[in-house]
Amino acid sequence: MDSRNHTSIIDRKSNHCIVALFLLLLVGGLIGTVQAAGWPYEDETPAQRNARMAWWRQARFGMFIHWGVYAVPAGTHNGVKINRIGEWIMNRAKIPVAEYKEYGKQFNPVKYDPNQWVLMAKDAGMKYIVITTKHHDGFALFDSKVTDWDIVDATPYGKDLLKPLAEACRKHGIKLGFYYSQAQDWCHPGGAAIRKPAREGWDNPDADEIDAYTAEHDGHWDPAQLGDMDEYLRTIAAPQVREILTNYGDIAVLWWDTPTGMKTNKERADLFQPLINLQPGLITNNRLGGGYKGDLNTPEQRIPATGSDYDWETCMTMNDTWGYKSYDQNWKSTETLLRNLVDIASKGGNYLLNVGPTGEGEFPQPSIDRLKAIGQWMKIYGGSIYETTASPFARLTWGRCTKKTFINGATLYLHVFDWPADGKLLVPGLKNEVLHAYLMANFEKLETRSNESGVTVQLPVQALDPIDTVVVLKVSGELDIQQE
Ligand code: H79
Repeated sequence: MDSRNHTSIIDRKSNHCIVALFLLLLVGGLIGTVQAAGWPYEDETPAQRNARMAWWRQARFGMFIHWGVYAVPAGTHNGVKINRIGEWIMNRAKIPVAEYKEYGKQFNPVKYDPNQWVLMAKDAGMKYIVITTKHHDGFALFDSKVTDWDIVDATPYGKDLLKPLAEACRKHGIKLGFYYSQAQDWCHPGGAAIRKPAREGWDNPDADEIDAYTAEHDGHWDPAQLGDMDEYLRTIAAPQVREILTNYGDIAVLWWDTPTGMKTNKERADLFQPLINLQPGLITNNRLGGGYKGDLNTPEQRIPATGSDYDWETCMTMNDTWGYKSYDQNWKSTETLLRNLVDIASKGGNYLLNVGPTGEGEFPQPSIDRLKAIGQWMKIYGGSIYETTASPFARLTWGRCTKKTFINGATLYLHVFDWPADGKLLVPGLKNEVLHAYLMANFEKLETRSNESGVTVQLPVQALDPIDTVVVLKVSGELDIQQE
């Protein structure tokens, strides 16, 4: 009797212990889950990070594609040319949701040939493509199960645009990235809208009234846009990100944009972070919000004055719009675009150069022409771009430098923009012994002379390429440059 009593007390005690242990595990598990909601790569080692970023750093050059319903109005609404970037037409002209959706009924890109698109990128020397799967107008280029505002349900075309693009990328060895506007969405209730005056670039008699409305409604201009942003993020944005990271095979990059309403809101950003695990090694940019820095900085339409320690990618348009505008003819020259690429590579960054296809599904001819011209240069000189690192020189008066370093030496690629009249190219402060110097295009050997100001390369009279002729310098030992 006694002993039985005794036993039962012990039993009760150990039961308490088990319950306590269980509670401890539960709470611990919950804390663990909360912590795991952050950026999945927060704790990776430098070696892991280098391995994950390796292909991207080697690539140096990618294609941005901005495509959607906005390619139909192509910059003109009700006969009025709406200024600035074309994919913003709905916001700039305060087009009501129902009226904007009418453009979907005219979006029928029958000339879409993703194989050709991918080949145009590849022939230009680009290694990856990032396409807008959904821009701020909320229109999905894919078959989304959580909305009808997508290519399958809202257009006469009726077929997923991303599937064949993903196939073509795989076939031609091009990495595929997805742009997704996670916060702004002007067609789904609850999506955010950056507030812009109706009077700016759009002469409308009701401008004052519209401005007053947008001021009161967080930038929205149509009651149909109003709703709960958290619900929007939970029921539209996050599920769509899951869709694009699940249904299209390997995705290399996820490109967030404009964290409106979630710049400092970690809880909102954390709705998306676990989804990154759907694609092992996925590279994401710095525009998610919640204070997360992502893998890369994204200077837009500009090239930083110097490089930086953090990976970065300049995204830029060839004319003045991302989404197609029929009348934007302010095309940058091939010279500008190529020198931009070289300038960026010399600062250790990537160049994401945009194409805005038409509503029919074609690249504008001026884009095609420039891609071809860039590709011709890249076929000869690509080796001076891919897998290179930033210039070791603070400043070069005649052009730029990219480099590859090895255990016993380095290769310097001297990008000569301004061909010296006297044929003497000074590489300032270079102290290393020069093993070889030659023109990259034809391997013609060049004489060099070293003195206290550096290495002088004797060039032929004429540049081989007026945009950028590359001279290769192979030097021995660790780079030794005396900065001015
Ligand atoms: O997708 C492209 C742009 O549409 C998007 N990012 C690139 C890659 C972008 N969204 N917002 N912004 C860039 C920044 C906002 C710019 C603005 Fe404006 C300046 C909004 C209003 C003034 C540009 C000019 C857009 C409308 C007028």
